[in-house]
Amino acid sequence: NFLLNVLEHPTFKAGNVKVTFLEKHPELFNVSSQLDRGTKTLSYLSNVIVNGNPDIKSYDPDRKFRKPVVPPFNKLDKYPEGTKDKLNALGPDGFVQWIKDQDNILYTDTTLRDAHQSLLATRVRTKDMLEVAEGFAKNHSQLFSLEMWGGATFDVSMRFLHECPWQRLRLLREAIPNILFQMLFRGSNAVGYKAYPDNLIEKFIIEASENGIDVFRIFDSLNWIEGMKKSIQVVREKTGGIAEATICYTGDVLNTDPSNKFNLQYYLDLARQLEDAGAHTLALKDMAGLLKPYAAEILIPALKDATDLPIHLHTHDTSSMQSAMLLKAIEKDVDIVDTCLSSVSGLTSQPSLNSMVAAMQGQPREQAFNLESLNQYANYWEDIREIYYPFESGLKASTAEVYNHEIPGGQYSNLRPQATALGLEHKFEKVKENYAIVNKMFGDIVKVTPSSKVVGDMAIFMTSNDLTEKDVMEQGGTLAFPDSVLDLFKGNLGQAPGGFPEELSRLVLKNDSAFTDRPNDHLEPIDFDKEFAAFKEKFDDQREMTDFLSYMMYPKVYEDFYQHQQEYGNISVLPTTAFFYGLKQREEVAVELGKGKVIIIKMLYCSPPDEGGIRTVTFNLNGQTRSLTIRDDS
Ligand code: 3PY
Ligand code: ZN
Repeated sequence: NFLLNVLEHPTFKAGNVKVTFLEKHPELFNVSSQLDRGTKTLSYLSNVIVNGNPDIKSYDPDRKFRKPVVPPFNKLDKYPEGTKDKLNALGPDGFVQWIKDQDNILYTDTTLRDAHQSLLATRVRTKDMLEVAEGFAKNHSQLFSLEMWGGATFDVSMRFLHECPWQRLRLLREAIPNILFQMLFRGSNAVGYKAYPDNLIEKFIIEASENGIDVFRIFDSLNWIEGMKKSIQVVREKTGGIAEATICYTGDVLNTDPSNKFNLQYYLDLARQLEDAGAHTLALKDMAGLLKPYAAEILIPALKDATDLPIHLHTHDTSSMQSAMLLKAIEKDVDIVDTCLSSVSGLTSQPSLNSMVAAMQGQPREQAFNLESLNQYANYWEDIREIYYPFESGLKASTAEVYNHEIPGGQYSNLRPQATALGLEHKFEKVKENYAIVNKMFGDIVKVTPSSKVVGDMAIFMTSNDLTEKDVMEQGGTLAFPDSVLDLFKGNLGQAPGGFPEELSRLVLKNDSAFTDRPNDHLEPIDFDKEFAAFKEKFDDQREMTDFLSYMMYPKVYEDFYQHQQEYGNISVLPTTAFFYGLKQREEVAVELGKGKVIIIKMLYCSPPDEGGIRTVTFNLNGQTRSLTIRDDS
């Protein structure tokens, strides 16, 4: 194996072998890299069989899963022309005009990103997406876009799924060449939770574009325009993509109380500023599902009057009112709406694409789809969803409480586990109540990642310490507030409309002071040449710029992900049942390690632990018996 590693090494293959070659590549001596890929896969599986996947807190070992059926399609069929081809042909400005010229409603499908972020804590794996990618693209090329990247998918794919997010993007792009790919981009926070240097933001956007992203939905977690300008400008000037600038919707635009700062004027001013900043399209991002049907009826036409931008509407169906809202918006000429396949729709996710398509049949703005086929894809995802059941949020029915607590759909499925992990499960009602209280204490702010996380952290902090608002205001000078709260008040997430309340600011910051300019302006630019070289030195010289960007966003997560890959290989190719639950006795799986390299693994036996707590797991790998010993940590 060592010899093979050397022979297959790109530098060796390229004939550039000098005397120092072996000195420079100590990884070739690394015992783990000498294990063949099949053994690494067995090693992963035996760990899961003996000790479980650490991401699965509890599960029923007798639970049976149906085999998901991939809807049929013809491999030899050409991909029908879709929006990606249109963008390529027309360029961004021509494409924006094309959107405006459409009478029919356009749909984005969020199944591959927000839907599972909001229902299954972002756990859906690339493999399950790839199974249906080509067929879906061939059957449903009239979609406006597929939202499939950004938001939490970047972090979670590495941290919990041990997958490379860039690889997901590249593989899906290959399988879906005809429909626009859309990502959610947190402006100056990129795909992370803090501000990054401007040149890192720029590099990230350029690489994302080169690897397959077309539509960049750029938002700021406080609706602060300064946090979005740089990203809008980079998309416009350095890529051929669409800069979709975003208004995050909060509160209730119908509330006529003079104290309501999120009133119609506020939204219209913001829309005009985003248009001036260079937006191609405008997203109205209703991340908690607060936009009521009769509010949409007013806000959508007002936004269309205020700017010349196509409007792309995003919502979450926590209240179960949001397909009614979308219909109102469609009647008022919204251009594009976000929906997802029915089996992953509803509640904290988006409204159902299938049902919306059915409801629009025969109506003036109908966008015709093959509904039978859409339903088959929904059935596929229904069966896939079952496999991810430990990550379900537990919300069984809609709630009108959302108008009070305003928790974003994407956060809801995380907040309960976060509370549970701190022993606050029985106090979840209180956490939600405190979430609303904290929002008011912070001056009524937009709540979306990362500002929503700060509000959540503070709500949990108050709940776990039994603090009321009055307690915080009285004892604040001696309280150690969560770091994220300090960051917010310090100005690290940008500025809130109307500023943060002074008294609480003083208590949080103590003797420190806040700044009011862009947090990114305080950060040293990255020296890419130097730091990329150091990165390759630290890991290995086959690392690419996209790996470096992952590392810059999440250094620790990337490092763990890298180590995991060294130890277990690329486990994104494992079937999801095996990935989460291991293999049962006599269970057999086919694993495609690389193009055409398929191994067949059958689990034969797992021994009881010996006195030292060691178990032996025996497999049949491509007809040969292989045994691995694993310490039982239970
Ligand atoms: C994210 O940034 O992850 C979101 O989904 C915000 O809605
Ligand atoms: Zn969303």
